[in-house]
Amino acid sequence: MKPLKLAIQKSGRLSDDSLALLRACGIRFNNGMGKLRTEALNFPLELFFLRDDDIPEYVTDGIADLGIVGENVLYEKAQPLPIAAKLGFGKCRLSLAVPKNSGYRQLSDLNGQRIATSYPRLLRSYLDKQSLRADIHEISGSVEIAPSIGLADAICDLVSSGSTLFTNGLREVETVLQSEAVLVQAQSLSAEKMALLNRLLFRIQAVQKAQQNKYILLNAPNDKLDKIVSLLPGIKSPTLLPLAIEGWSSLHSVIEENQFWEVIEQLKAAGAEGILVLPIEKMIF
Ligand code: PRT
Ligand code: ZN
Repeated sequence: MKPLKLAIQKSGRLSDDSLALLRACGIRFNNGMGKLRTEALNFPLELFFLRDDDIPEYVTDGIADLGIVGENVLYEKAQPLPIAAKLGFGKCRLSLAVPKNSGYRQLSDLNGQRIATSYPRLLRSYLDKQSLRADIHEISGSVEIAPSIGLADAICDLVSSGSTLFTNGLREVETVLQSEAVLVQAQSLSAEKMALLNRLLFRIQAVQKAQQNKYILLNAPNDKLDKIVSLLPGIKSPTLLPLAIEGWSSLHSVIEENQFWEVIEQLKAAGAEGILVLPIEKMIF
């Protein structure tokens, strides 16, 4: 069977999370450190380690079947590749920023200004949509210093925590694009490779679901159970087991990470005791 060829970033912000995702999917491989490619030991998958900027092209050219890359790179390269899955890591935004003492008040203030960026295509299409004319200076790195050395009036760069902008005396004013890492696939894959991709996607979804949920165990008096169960949507319905103490039960269910604290407070108020919350490794429906 021909393996699926997956291109991931060799070394950079997406590398560790890309490898961790594959490991969480149960795919083992010899550490690819220093190598350009490696084969998985227990899944028909071959990994290519590349610069992130090259990944969309490798997939378009069919050298790789799949790639993990930031949406920012994908859209800047304008390679029309289908997204097989959003991966939830590498989150950042492409933003416009101006010196913090600038008189900027609204987007139209950028008319006729010089904007430094490594994302000229994304910036151009954003400005065009707003019918703005600005002078785009493409630079490949250290965009954040452009205003202080007099190269530009504003910048358009990736931001995550905002600390780079802050330390360079810049103020974020508009978001051009929200981005995260995505799994892209080649336009046409053989039936055999599609079947492998579907197996991989099934595993990715199980990992993502597990990351979004927690397993919860709690004890409660039987007369409070109805109220407590109504607070826990769970998978289908929660598991109830009698405790050794008369009139009490242990309840097991699944709770979404993003509503976790709110629901815990409500459970306590409704009479739940001894609440345990555990991470889930995989979730399969
Ligand atoms: O060598 P190679 O070309 O493969 O790597 P690279 O240096 O081009 O990319 P890398 O590893 O820096 O980033 C890879 C991908 O990570 C990007 O394409 C984004 O999709 C994603 N990502 C997520 C980020 C950031 N967050 C990020 N904060 N990429 C870059 N940054 C930079 C940003 O450019 C700025 O310099 O971090 C700085 C801002 O960070 P904060 O936290 O100070 O706001
Ligand atoms: Zn790069």
